[in-house]
Amino acid sequence: MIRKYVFGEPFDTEAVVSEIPAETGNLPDGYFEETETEDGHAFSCDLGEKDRLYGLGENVRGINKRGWIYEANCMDDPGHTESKRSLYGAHNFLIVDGKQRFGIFVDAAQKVTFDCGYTKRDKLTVTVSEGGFVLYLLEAQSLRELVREFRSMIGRSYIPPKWAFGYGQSRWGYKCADDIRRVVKEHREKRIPLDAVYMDIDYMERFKDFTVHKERFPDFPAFAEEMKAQHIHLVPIIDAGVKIEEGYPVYEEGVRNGYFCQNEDGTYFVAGVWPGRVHFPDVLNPEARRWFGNWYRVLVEAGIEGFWNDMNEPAIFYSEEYVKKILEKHMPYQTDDEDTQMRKLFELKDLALGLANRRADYRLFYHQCRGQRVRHDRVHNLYGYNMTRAAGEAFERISPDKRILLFSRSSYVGMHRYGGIWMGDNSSWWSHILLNLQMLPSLNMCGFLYTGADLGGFGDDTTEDLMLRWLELGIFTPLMRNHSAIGTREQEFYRFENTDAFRRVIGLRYALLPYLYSEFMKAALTDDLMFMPLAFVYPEDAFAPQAEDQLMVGSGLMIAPVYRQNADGRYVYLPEEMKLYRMRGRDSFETEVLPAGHHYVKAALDEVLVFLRPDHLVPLSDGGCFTDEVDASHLRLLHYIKTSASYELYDDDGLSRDVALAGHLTTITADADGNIRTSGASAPECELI
Ligand code: MIG
Repeated sequence: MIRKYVFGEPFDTEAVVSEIPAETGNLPDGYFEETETEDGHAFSCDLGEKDRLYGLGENVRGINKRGWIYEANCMDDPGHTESKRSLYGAHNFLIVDGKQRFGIFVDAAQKVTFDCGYTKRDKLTVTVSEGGFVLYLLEAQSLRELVREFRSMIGRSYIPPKWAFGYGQSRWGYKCADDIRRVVKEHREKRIPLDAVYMDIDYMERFKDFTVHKERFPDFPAFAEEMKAQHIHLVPIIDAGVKIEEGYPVYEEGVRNGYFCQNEDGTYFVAGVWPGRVHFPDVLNPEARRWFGNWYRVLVEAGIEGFWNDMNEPAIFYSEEYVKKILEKHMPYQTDDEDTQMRKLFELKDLALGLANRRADYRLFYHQCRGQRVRHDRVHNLYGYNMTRAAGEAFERISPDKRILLFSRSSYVGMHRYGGIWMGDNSSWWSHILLNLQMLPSLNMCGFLYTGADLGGFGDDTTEDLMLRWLELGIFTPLMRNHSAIGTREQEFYRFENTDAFRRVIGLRYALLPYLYSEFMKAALTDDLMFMPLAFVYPEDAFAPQAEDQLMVGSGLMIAPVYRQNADGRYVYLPEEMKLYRMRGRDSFETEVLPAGHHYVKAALDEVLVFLRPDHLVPLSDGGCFTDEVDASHLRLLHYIKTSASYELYDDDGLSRDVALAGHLTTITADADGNIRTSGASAPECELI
């Protein structure tokens, strides 16, 4: 059951696609107490001692969000520490699970605070800052149903091309065609699978969107062709800010047509980002959004099939207006008095440190939307969403038959229909493997299925063991990309001593591709989760909610990656008897049946722990060096059969936009005597292993 309550005059975020009539009365009794506070409209409810809170998408800390205060306030902040209240996205869906079970979606474009038992342990308080909003209240029979209910009202999740489930190598620092050629050559020579190489900002001409540096990529379409011949897809980055430069057509068209965000006086707002002085395309204005989206065509026509959208919180290194103001006021050398100079110098130092991503800067510029002028801070959380929507909508026109890979850094619920997200600038820390794991189900709840973290860590220097352990989680995430920051230790797999271990573990991903693609597609097409907390699958199990470092992946698997340095294994909780496949690769593993309960399970550095539920099958292909090579017509089945087990395999051409379960499912059944039967869309040759 879904109920909708409208407060004030909300800005329509277009997050919700289904028609839900608004209730006329107040919030039902027994849910929330409403108050007006200095920070905005607040509503709170009591939490029982054991109530758990789930959701909120991309955020720090555990799967159960209780005990901390979170903010929906998209920020470019590379410090993903526990102390943070928000990261790049705003995903305002939260579930209360306990004496009562219900979900809320706070559909608000502005800042929202979720005090999840932080101020008072037994109170959940949601505060929406100035402006209208819509509150949806959801109820369902189970946690999983609750998610399905929410997902059905926000529309189907984005589906990328199948090749985007392959491995992608990225690094901020690849500068030219030869850098990329070298990366590809090393992977191919060492037989490390690879499907994509990402192009970070240096491919552009002076960081200008939709340009390619002429000396670094002398014949770009030919280069894209050359890569495609090797089954490599190039994925360039696009930044939000458009460089101010006479003669640059994106800039000139935008200025001519009024497509950039404006200051109060109607002049265009100027921010400083990578290209220097930029304007922000007003992607909330449908006409400007269409125009900006059309620019992606330039690269699509050059042979590009995937993009990542960055800096779209939008990130601001400084706003010109503010810099001018502080320089005028605090310039130390405009006075001869030494004490004053000194004081001004210190003031300037502090001001300089606070230049980037200032809240006050977000109050300086305006959007033009549906005949209204809206100040940015009131719709701040919608910017990255709409930049990515610009691209996603354009791709439906530019590439009507073929899916295009698209993911974004900043997002809001609703954007999940147009693209995925990556988890932003994490660090090469062991704790960030766990953070990666914990964000997966929370993001799935909010509609984001195509996601993954920078494997190995973006900031700081990685180590070989961290890289390998992280990959052991990464092989299960739809987006599987190794990315790192300029200046940090290089972390392509071939840089490490034990290349063989990397080859085997990543080989396992390619073997698992039929399973992972099936589970992804079924989740997308039925509004389900691909990654589930144990508590969602074993609601009666009292310990399951405690197991926050394990996940169910699709119908049959549980994963429990090692995320501590020098560990030779880890404690694993089994809510039921399961069969452990301890895998060193596609062909090298041993199995063991473990009873329900707690176990210390050994896992050497190159071993992946895969747990199978009773009466389940998981198909493995023979793998490949790129996704096109993966053949789903011969499948080896991981199995744990007590009476009989079956699996629903989904497959399609991996490219067409026209997707449906009908006509694409194959049922594979195996009984305890080892008889296997298949029926449906395909007839794969299957064997139990
Ligand atoms: O200010 O393009 O999150 O993945 O490598 C940093 C350079 C800008 C931030 C992205 C990161 C990317 C980097 N970008």
